[in-house]
Amino acid sequence: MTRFRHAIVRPPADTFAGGITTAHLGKPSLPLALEQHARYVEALEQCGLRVTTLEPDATHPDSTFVEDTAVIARSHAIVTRPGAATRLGEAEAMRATLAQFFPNLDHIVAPGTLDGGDVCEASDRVFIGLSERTNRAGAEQLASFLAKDGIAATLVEMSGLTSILHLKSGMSYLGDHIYAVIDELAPRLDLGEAHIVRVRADEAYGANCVRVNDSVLVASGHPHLESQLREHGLKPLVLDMSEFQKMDGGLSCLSLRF
Ligand code: CIR
Repeated sequence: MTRFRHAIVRPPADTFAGGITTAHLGKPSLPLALEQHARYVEALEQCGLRVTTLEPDATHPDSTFVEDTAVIARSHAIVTRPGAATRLGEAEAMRATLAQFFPNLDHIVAPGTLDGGDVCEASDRVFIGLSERTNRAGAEQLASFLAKDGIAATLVEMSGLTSILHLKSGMSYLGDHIYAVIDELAPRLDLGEAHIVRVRADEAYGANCVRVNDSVLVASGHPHLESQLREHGLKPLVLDMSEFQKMDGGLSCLSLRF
């Protein structure tokens, strides 16, 4: 599994509660979201990452979910074209930061749309979800950029899946051929010989966990999943994500890692 050295994050802005959400979990508290975000950054640092923290961007209420703005492959980064109109400017805003790290940037262009949350990177392949945010044109553009790096892409049709926004809301690659997957998504994936951690329906939000070097970041409140991860020899690092869950966001969405 790639060892990460850097992460880019953006704390939530004071417009955070005005972002897009389908969750009926109430309005998020900005002070608590900022506190949870600070703990998240500490966790990344504890995992050995150097974290670049961008200024909050109040013109884009969902801008804390930086993962949706780019896909980072082995040698280059691809700036996305987010599928929600209110989020289009976020990718543009991320471009200058990425250019500091990646001299060669690629871009998803119209009519393609793609959210980074729909891209699940495994060791030598990626899964790209065709969702309400990511269309086939966007997925095919990304697949051809990744092919330049020798990375094969598998498109996953997500129509009819009601419980998740992005592909990675329902699956995570945890290294060593281990995947965490919700039951609703599992039949749509061909994971061959992989080890599958089936995430129980009552812990579905936990499926968006993130392997960061020697740890796996997991949202709190998923004790069964934590035990399953330990049984696979993984080390869960548990974080409270309640305020981001209220805005349909998960652990992976809060950072770009490379
Ligand atoms: C949105 O609907 O776009 C945001 N409120 C949540 C984005 C979460 N991002 C992700 O899962 N990668």
